[in-house]
Amino acid sequence: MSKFENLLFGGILSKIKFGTSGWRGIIAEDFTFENVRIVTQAIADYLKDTKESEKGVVVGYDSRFLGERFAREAVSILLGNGIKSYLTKGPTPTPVISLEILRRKAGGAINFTASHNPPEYNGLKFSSSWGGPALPQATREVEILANKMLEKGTAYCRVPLEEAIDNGLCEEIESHEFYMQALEEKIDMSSIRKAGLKIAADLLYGAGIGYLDKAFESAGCEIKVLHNRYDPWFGGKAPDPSEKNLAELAQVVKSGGYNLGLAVDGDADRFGVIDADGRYIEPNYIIALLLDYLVRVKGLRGGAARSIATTHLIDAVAEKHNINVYETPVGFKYIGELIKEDKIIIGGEESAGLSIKGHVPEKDGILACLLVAEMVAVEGKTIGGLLEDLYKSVGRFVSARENIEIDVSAMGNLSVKMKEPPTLFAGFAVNNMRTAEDGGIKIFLAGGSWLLMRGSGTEPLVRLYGEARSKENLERIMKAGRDFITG
Ligand code: G16
Repeated sequence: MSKFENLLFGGILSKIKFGTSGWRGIIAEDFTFENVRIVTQAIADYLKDTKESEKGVVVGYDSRFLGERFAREAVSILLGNGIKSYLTKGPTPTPVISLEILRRKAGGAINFTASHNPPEYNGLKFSSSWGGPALPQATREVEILANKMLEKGTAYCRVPLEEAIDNGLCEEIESHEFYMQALEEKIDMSSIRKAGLKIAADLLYGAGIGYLDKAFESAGCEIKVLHNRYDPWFGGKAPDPSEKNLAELAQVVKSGGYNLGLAVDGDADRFGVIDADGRYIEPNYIIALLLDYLVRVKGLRGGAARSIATTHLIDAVAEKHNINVYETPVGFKYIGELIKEDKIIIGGEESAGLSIKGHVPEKDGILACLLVAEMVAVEGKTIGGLLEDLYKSVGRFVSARENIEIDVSAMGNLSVKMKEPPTLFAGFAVNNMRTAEDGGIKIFLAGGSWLLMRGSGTEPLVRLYGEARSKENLERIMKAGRDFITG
């Protein structure tokens, strides 16, 4: 990089970069109005090139700081390019925006959200006309166009929003009812109703407000709702439905005698589940249980998909039912494609995203929570009970994931370190080692254990994932992985 480029990209302006899911940045640092205008113009140019612009674009936002203002700015740029916008009324979940693309036969969507990231972030998710997250080929094009504009000076077109609304080129849309109907076609609401489940829900101050809670109310459940007001500060935490962030929900479930605690993240595409005894259940287990339920009880047929970082318990369940498993890189866009092509019953990621056959090709935390409630209602068992049953038929799997806060560029050194494949790792024989599409390294060990190390594409950290057939072995593997990354 020349001195000039350093100044331009590393100093005053930072380069636009699309990661695992969209472009994310710190508000006012790199996520600025000017950069939003540039990226929207780049998307408009890309859509014009691909002839999708004539179909219009859905524009939405979640409850993050300035979300609505950023969305309105994007609409102004789209109109400046003669592109019609469908602007959501109020904070709207990512899966709802996906459904709106399909309903309106739009050319794509621009969705202002940084999902589960901490409050100082905002982001822009770009989705394609098929409803799923844009594939790398598309986001690379947008990146190139946007960075060229950053380098050469901006050249976007912009028309004030009021003018857009007057011209009928911006339609404000109400999505709630249509989405709820779509859910009712997929979920057995009457079984949930009959079981009389008591649900506690944590909406984490995000876009799931008015969706997750209303769905359970209309299913006739007794529901206690936490954090059901929009707060761009998310109570001071990242709106991530992780074990740590759901400690309050777990306490409420345990002390209040609830059947389930359920949660969604800031843009309601991720889910979190607490069992009746207050135990947090890792998304890995939920995806495997739902696969088993959808095949065994609902009689769905087709394959299953998981990312490279997700539990192989899914493979064991698939083998039991004699169905295919597709392994994808990290990123729901790849699973979304399989849903679109109707190849799978369910696809999921350990990061708490899933969708099912016939539903949107985007992860849906609300759907996931309702499916879990349906499974508990129909089976008449706790999640813990269902897991023990599953282990009896396919064996026990224990998995873990850790975030290690070191510079992602250290991953480069990791790959160098791993050039010589070790014969032993954590004291286990190494059966195989693979480099993933995103540069991560997956090591397969004797006895069915594995570990994966990779740089996150949404946060400045390294992720370590591991799986074994016993807790002791898992601990050994995770310690060796941690030591390897930080050593
Ligand atoms: C995004 C993607 C997911 C991915 C997750 C973690 O989720 O949509 O497909 O699994 O990030 O990615 P990484 O490990 O690279 O940070 P979300 O909910 O943030 O949009």
